[in-house]
Amino acid sequence: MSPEMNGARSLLQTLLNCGVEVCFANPGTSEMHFVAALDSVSGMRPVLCLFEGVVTGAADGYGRVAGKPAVTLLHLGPGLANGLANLHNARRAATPIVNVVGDHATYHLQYDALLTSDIVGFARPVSSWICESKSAGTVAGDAARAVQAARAAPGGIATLILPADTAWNAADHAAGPLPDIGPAPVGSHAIEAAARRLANGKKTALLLRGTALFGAGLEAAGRVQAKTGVRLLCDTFAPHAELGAGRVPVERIPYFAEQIVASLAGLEQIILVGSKPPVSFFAYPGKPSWCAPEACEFSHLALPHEDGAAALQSLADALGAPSQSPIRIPLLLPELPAGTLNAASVAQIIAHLTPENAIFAEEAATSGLPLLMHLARARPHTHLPLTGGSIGQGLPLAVGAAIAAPDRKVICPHGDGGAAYTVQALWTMAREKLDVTTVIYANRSYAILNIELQRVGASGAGAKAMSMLDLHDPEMNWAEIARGFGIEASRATTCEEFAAQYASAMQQRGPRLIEALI
Ligand SMILES: Cc1ncc(C[n+]2csc(CCOP(=O)(O)OP(=O)(O)O)c2C)c(N)n1
Repeated sequence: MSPEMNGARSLLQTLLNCGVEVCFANPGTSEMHFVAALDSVSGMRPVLCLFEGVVTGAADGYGRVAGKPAVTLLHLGPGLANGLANLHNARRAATPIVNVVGDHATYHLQYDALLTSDIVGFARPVSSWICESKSAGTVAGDAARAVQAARAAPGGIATLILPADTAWNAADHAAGPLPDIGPAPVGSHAIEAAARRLANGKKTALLLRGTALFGAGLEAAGRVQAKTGVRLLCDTFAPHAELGAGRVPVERIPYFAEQIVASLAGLEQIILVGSKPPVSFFAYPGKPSWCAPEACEFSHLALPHEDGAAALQSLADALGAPSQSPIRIPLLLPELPAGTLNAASVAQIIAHLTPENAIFAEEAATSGLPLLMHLARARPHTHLPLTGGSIGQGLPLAVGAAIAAPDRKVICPHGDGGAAYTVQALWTMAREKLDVTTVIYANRSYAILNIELQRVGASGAGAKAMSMLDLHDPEMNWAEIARGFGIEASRATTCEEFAAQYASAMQQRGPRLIEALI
């Protein structure tokens, strides 16, 4: 027993013992003992973020790339509430995250001081596990359980509420890691059933998610495809996909309902691997929400908490599939375009110039489709999209991805509207010298909402309505904004300018921002 051990130090040491090494933080008075413990317990990398939406989005990016949780440090209920939107996105991505939310000392709560709030109430919708530590002596055990809960397959958000006195009071130990919960092995009956379905002559697709979309899982899916001709599909916003040349090709389900319906037409059965049936993002009057053919049968090879990658390998073996997937995406780089800059030419340049093994933290919104099209046959890369529809995720996601993978180039193609939600992430990129190249699509518009206005059939929209979707007055100067946060930045108005700026960003390390006027 160390005489200096207190709750905060036992918490920090326990997190480290459980493999949690990075803390994205925006602290306040109630978290000061945690902050102080960063110096007395060595090993934790603290990363200051200037808004809690950056804290939580960065933890998402880190978790998706590292495959293990970071810890967030948030200031009571309001701090957590500021971070909720990106925790919503992270929950949709099934990213492992441990939140530590400071609270008033237990005996202070009775006075209803100003920052007192219903922290559990804020945490509940996004958390798979919540615990309020009751005393400094239980903090270590609570922290070990939090990490276990966050890591439990397929990954979840564990929220640990830490009253200030449980941080400052004496504690006697740190705890060790608890066993992993899952992923659960898939039973042989499910593998045999999937093998039978693949042999029944019906038009079939495997809808892949989670570990089925990278590494050994994707490889096994390719083997199954080679043997049976099954279509391989993934969700429009699959949280983590390995794309580009040399990879097994997977068809991404499109965004709009009628496109989904067209892409799934004729399918008689869909076998889910860690995924759910595809539905429309929004409801539109007169358009379907359920997008699969009426008669299409759904079955599971693996549920989200099960080991989809191993199940695919067993399925491939059971089918006598070739030992390696013979179908691979060929390398096909687009030509470098000249002249006018638009979403398509930006995409061509990015696809042409991005080095192998880059990570795309992507929130390109309406500019995303051409980007994905051109990247499809570009050099192999990792794709991390916006998973829960709550915009303002891309920049924080890039922060977390860059910290998880410091040797890889991170590209953050972002709509200007979405980027304005969590712009403070630029400061953390500068402070931590992260190797992130941000491309802002400066279309001065909420362009997607112009499309949606038509699609939902909202009639009578005039000048006031259209002004709600327009970002021209005043124009955000992204190059100046980025410089103000300490980032080297430039502005491109032609393909030639953009290509030169992007090429130079690819050749150097460190944060860069390019404002692409499209
Ligand atoms: C938290 C949140 N608030 C509002 C919205 C509604 N919304 C969806 S897209 C969008 C605008 C996106 O603009 P931008 O990032 O510039 O991309 P563009 O549509 O212009 O391509 C908004 C406000 C949302 N999805 N999430």
